[in-house]
Amino acid sequence: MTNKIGDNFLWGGAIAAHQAEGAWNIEGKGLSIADVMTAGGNGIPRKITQGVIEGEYYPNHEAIDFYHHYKEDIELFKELGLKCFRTSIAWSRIFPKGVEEEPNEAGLLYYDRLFDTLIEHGIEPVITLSHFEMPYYIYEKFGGFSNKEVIPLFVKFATCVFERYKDKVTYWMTFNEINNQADGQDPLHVWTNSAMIIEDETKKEELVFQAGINELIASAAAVIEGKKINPDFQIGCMMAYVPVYPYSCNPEDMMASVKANERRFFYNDIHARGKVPTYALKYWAEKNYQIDISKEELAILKEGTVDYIGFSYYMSGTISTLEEIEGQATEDIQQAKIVKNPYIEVSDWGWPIDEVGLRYVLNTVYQRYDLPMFIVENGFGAYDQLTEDNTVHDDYRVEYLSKHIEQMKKAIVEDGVPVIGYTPWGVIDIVSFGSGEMEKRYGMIYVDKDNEGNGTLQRLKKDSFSWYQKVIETNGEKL
Ligand code: P53
Repeated sequence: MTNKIGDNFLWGGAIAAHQAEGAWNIEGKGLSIADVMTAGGNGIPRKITQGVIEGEYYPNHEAIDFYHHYKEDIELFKELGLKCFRTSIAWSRIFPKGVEEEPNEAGLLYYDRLFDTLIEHGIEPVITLSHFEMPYYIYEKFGGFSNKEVIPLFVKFATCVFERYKDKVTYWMTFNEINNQADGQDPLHVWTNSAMIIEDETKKEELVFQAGINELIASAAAVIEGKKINPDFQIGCMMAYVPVYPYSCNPEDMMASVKANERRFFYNDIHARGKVPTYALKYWAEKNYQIDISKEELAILKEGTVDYIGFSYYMSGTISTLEEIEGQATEDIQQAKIVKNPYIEVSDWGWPIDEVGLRYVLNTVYQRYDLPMFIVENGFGAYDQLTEDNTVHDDYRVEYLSKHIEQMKKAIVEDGVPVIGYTPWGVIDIVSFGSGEMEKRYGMIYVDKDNEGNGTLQRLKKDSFSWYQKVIETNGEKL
């Protein structure tokens, strides 16, 4: 029990390979599923194309060219005082199609250089194995993760990088926001979580469950292999927590919220408890879904449970069954609707801003699994205005982050939740995942590039930079 944030607390920042690196087709890198997503916009969905089509704009191809700028960026991270830095490994840099016998040495060398530079600067790398990307060939040849043949490909990739970086990386996560695909509603998440395009609506949910199960098996198998390579590894899952509140104290609303949250807990329940929850077995039976899991696979799930819960937190949601309240219908949670929470403001992209929700997640998820928590994403996507003196006065971002850190502190100090660290999303501006925009910015470091791809890529410090520097310096005392 502690009455302050511990001295080893990992203050950090987070990005993902495909949203930052660029260099999409050099030094042997294969085409990834992130390389065929066009730019969308605020409210305009990104398209997924069949291969790379001339004339389309793919913002991830260059992104912020972190691949060639990481040295200067890490200098800035050092100045910021980061203790850790979360990024991911682009699977298709290591195994361009996913099926090769031998890894691509040039890709492995890039991450050697990146991790070495971080470590030389006193920054601990925190690494996601698969952050919304995998070789495009996995889609072409296997139709994505609902195909069991993909499981050993992931385990081979994981084992290869565990072995290579065993003395450089301690904190790992397997699949980024594995629960974002839950119920298969959003085609972009079905694509980025599982490399699937599902045309048959009646098969959608069943296929997404099968893909999820296969990923959970692949994750557990990777945990087992990882522990053989280095027993000190800390291997976590990575969940998107968007807690769904009941709109009212009507018991039907309460029950609808339990059912909606189950959808997201499903993945974490298996990651952390090593077995398929009964509510899922019931649901599959009711829907007559044939989910293929062998006895051997059940044993893998049981053995390969995670060491900690990595998660993103941006917002909460609210659900209601009340007829008089307007909202967006959910498919089958007791005819419930996702509704507006009257106590909460939303961002320019309609994302509810709810800092207390972070404390709620830390408490409820910790109570459910009794595992350390790691906040590996949190942040505020906003339109920033570059001023004449080459900075951004992003007081709105400081306000968002400081309110969330305040709630995290309460969870640690008052509620006793063990929290490993806090890595705000997009510590440096990167391509938005959801919209493909450059101008939905999260960073404390501005990158000169716009939605059309114009700009010098110059890095500039925003006001939030010196604010976060102070936060880290005072170990969260001064917000
Ligand atoms: P963008 C939705 C809800 C919670 C987290 O998202 C989400 C999403 C994605 O739409 O994704 C995570 O860039 C994800 C990152 C992503 C970040 O949130 O759409 O792990 O890759 O960039 C922010 O604003």
